[in-house]
Amino acid sequence: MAAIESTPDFVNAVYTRTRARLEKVRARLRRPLTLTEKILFGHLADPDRAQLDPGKAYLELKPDRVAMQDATAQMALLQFMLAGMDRTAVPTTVHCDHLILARSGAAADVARAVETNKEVYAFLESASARYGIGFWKPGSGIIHQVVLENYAFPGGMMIGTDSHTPNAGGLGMFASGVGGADAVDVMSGFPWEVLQPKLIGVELTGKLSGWTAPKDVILKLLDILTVKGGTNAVVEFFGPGCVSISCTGKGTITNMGAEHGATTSVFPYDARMEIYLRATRRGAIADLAGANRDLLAADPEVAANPEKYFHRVVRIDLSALEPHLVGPHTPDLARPLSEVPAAVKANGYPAKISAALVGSCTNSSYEDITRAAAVAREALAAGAKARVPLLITPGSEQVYATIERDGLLSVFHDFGATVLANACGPCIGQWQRDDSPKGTPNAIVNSFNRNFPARNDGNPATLSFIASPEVVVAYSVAGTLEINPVADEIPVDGRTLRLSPPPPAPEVPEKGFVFKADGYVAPAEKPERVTVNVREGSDRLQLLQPFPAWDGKDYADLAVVLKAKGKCTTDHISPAGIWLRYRGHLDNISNNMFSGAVNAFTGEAGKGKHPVTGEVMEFSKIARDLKGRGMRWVAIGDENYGEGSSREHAAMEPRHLGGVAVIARSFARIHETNLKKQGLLPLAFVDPADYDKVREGDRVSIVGLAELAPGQPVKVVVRHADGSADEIACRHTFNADQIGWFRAGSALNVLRAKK
Ligand code: MIC
Ligand code: SF4
Repeated sequence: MAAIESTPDFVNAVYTRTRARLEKVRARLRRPLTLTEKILFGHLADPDRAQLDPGKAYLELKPDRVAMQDATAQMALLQFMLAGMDRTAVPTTVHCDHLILARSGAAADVARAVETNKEVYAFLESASARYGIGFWKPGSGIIHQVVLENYAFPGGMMIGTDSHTPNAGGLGMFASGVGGADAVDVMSGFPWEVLQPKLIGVELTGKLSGWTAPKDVILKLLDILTVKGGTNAVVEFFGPGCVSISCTGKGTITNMGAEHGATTSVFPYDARMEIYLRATRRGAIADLAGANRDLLAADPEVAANPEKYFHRVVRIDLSALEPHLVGPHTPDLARPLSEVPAAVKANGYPAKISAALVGSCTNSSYEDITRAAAVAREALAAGAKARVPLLITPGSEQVYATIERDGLLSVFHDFGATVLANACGPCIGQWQRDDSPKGTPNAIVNSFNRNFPARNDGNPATLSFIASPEVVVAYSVAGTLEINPVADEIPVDGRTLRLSPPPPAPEVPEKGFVFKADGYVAPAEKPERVTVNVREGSDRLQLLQPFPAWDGKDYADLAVVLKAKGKCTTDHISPAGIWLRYRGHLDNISNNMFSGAVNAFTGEAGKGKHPVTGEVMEFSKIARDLKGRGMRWVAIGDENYGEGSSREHAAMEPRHLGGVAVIARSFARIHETNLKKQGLLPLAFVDPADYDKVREGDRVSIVGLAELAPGQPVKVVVRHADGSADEIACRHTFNADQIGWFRAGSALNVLRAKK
């Protein structure tokens, strides 16, 4: 059985295969290649014949690894079980990080989680043992930090059932977030299929200094690209500024590339990555990477003439970059800190900060925590403490043990902060917040990556603002958004304090990391002896049944369950927080369907008018009732429908409750694929203005489905209550294979038939 670790032999074999495949592709293309192309084409299943056409062709790729976190792994493994495979075809790991509720601090919270999630952890652990998967127990760390510390390597390719998988781009890996069904394909030995991305080149010049952090690079980029600007593109960094950013700092930047929707983001291999590899006991991989540098950076012609090789080029001068704060409610509403006080006044945001939070997979490295602690230390020396509750989540056991040894935990303690478990915690709504009742408007600042309404504390009235860890700590001293905490005087007990910028932190600890991997469990030696338990009648886990195949008929007179207005992210479609409990139980989790979606007809979230009875009720109840009546239905979406997470529950729930199509102005990449994989039709209005033609009570027919063909529009007829009708043209992105998924009822059904 292959090792779970990215051993030097494994990495060497990847480089050898990459080289051989690239030779074939170079012979076909006869032009210089970007780094993205090298990794992509170096992982093609069939480099001789693959059709190459950015934005149009679907590539069949052979990723080197798969990673899954506990909230998505449940559904992925349930599908893998349905696929009937014996073991995973590539090294795969499962990480327990999403299900730990933050309440009183690390030890107590983990102990409680182990108790409350016993059944789910036992399922994940036994399925991992059974199918040859490495298992990381609760408390061992956040998936992306653990992957960066242990498994990521330059020039490799991985997919992960979490949208922030691109974090590994900080170590030069092509790492992409996918739904569980994509992971099942790769774990079953089939290629990963993805639309060939367009290329966005981001040239970094200058050098970060003062309060400006890697976080500000990505916040600035979000400002430029917006939340949909990276869709179906890869962001490739280049230029002399790259090497001024540490490996984990690069991870922050590629991680949050999920927020502009990119397939992934990558940095070329450099000295900072080497430092990190060596510090994490992977000197042999650094040697290999050093010997294969040509595979790990773009050809020199690219930097000399970027406009010729990238579809779009963005330039950021790190020396001129200011620290930023983004939000509320969307990660692309960016402002330099200096402009925040005026924006707070102009928009009537609550100025008082109610909580400050440092951590999440984006910003929980040793360097991040050290910079944050430096600000706390300075404030302490001046007699100040955090004025608001400050919560810190270290990214992994390794980071935790190291900051403990280096005395940083005690700094936070003296400063008045609470250190939480090495887990997602409040970033995904696992935050038992007793200080701010639902509905109370309040502002929080954090170093996370997403700030959609209700995400952190379940309260849609909470305004969440995002900044770097050091800026978040500075805000915790100020306690208000009305001053610029890194430039203005902060009043402290009748005196004032001006914080100085934290010194550049060592990216790896001077005394080396404290290695701890107590939380790792290797797969069973005798997997055939392991039984995977799913208890009959469990409310948390439910074995899946294959979805029925398409009946070959057009969809006629479909009810409209939802017409969503504005942002409809996966957090609006299937929120996390308390619902994380049901991630392994399709029927139960379906009760949250569309609960955050804003009804375009009323402006109210989560509820609509039943298309038959006229009763106003929760969307999920409407759908369930229609299903009971044997009626099928559609949902209508706005721009970038399904933005955010990789959670395929957001696609499986509508499918389970009788939905057949989502018609939107545009889709986010992962969600669009998830819909297709689960047998639904994601259709986009050819003319986005047609969105307005759908009225309350309409019936929708989707016509000519037997002729569904790549690149051909689909006819949709919208029949209004007054008897009139509109004919609307819609686009789809199915290729020939994917049409097979639709016909079979799901991609999984196709895979089951192939087996
Ligand atoms: C998130 O940040 O939204 C999550 C929770 O990590 C999700 C995965 C999930 O919903 O389980 C993601 O980003 O894919
Ligand atoms: Fe966890 Fe938050 Fe990262 Fe998602 S974004 S993986 S919830 S820490």
